Amino acid sequence: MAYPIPQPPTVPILGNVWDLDPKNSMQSLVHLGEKYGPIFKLSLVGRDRYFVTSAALLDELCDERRFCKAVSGGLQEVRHGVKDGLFTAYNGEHNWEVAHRTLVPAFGPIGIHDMYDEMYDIATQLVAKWARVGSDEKINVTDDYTRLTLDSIALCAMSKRFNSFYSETMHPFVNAMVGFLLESGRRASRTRLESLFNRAAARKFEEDIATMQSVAEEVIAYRKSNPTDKKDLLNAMLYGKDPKTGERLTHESVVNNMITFLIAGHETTSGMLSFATYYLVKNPDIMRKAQAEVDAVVGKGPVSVQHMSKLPYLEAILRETLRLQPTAPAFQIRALDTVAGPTVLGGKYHIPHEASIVALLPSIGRDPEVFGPDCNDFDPERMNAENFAKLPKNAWKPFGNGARGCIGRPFAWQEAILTLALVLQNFNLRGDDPSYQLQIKQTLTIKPDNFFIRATLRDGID
Ligand code: MNH
Repeated sequence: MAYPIPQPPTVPILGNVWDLDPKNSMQSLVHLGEKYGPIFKLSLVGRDRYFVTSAALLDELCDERRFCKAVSGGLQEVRHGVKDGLFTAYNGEHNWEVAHRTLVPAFGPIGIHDMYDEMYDIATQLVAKWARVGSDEKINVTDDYTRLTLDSIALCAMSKRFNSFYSETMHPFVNAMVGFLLESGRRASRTRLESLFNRAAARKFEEDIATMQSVAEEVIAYRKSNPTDKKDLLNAMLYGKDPKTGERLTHESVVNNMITFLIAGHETTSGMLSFATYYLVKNPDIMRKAQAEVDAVVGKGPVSVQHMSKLPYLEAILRETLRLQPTAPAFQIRALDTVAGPTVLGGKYHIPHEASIVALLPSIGRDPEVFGPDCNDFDPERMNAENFAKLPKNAWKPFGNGARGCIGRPFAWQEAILTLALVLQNFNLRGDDPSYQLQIKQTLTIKPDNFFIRATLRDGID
């Protein structure tokens, strides 16, 4: 029997618009989930959207024989800039297939291994900055981790140094990218009529896209006239061949994917490091245990690529951080065209075949059925290797699902372990304001807001 899908009361024309805080819609959705979950629907800008908040329903949606990634809302607007690049491609687009098969090896363990030295170079810039600043000044953690992740992906993906640690202003590419993402988000919530009155915004949107593309074009031109046999992402994109068809990425596809990596590859990782740092300063016992692991495994010498697989407690901290604060907080799913509709979830919820269904990761990560009554507590032990292996199959999905899951996961993981290890080896950290309560800033991703720390060099290391 069809079971009605809960929906909060609507107002005429605007539907459920007032149910969402425009500054922090994710928080609003999590609260709605507590009241209406495990599945509910909202009517927004004339469209019904469906949200799931339980691990059991997400498990069904992860079945790639029934469902695939949906590209709609803000993500569809991002296509204006990067078209069928890996993140924004529609299910089954040819350029996605070619780029996916060609680039998977570059993002695999060997490819990432080869990028270690460049990542290390950038991570030491962060440590040097914090050491110079000393404990007299408060550090804006999220800003510095954003400098780190951006410089790191730019150096690894396109051999370009943004030098964010050496300038107060951001590189023009970064300003263009921020403007582009903000406007993509706004477009998704504007009505057609409102769009007509936003000519200036539309012009700036085109300019920002052109700026990003011209930086990418310059990088490609430079590499073509200065070839190297470095095994980096840029060479993989320019010269790699699809193992199935022998095709190469088209020039346009290289540009789209280069911009895609810059966008997808920095905010999520800097958010993860920022939240992890927040949980460490809030839980000094956990911080000491993490430092003890780094001291035992690395000691006082350089952090090397061989250490990356030997820091299981740091990994547990990162997994637990993403459970509570999945920095890409949602992904969208729809039924495959080849499956007959309507969609039935949980044996009773009937959803129109063409609907986009949003997996609300902060709610799913706190599903009490899976994580118990203390699901809101930060406890890395529940994510140690043994417990992690025992979790139900699709209960922890901060990197998305299946073929459309995150290609940059090993990249992000290596970068985060390396950075945390260096930071913990060199500093004692504390919050700047002991009464700080976590605030969240949401764009397409989530990050801590107004969070500052103080860093003191550890004894004996100078
Ligand atoms: Mn990443 C896809 C989360 C780091 C590049 N990433 C996804 C998806 C999630 C995700 C969730 C699936 C989105 C969807 O279904 O619509 N990504 C993360 C998180 C981190 C992260 C939480 C860090 C922490 N991602 C990175 C890094 C890069 C990257 C680093 C690049 C270097 N991610 C991608 C790309 C895709 C993706 C590219 C699209 C893959 C595809 O569809 O083929």
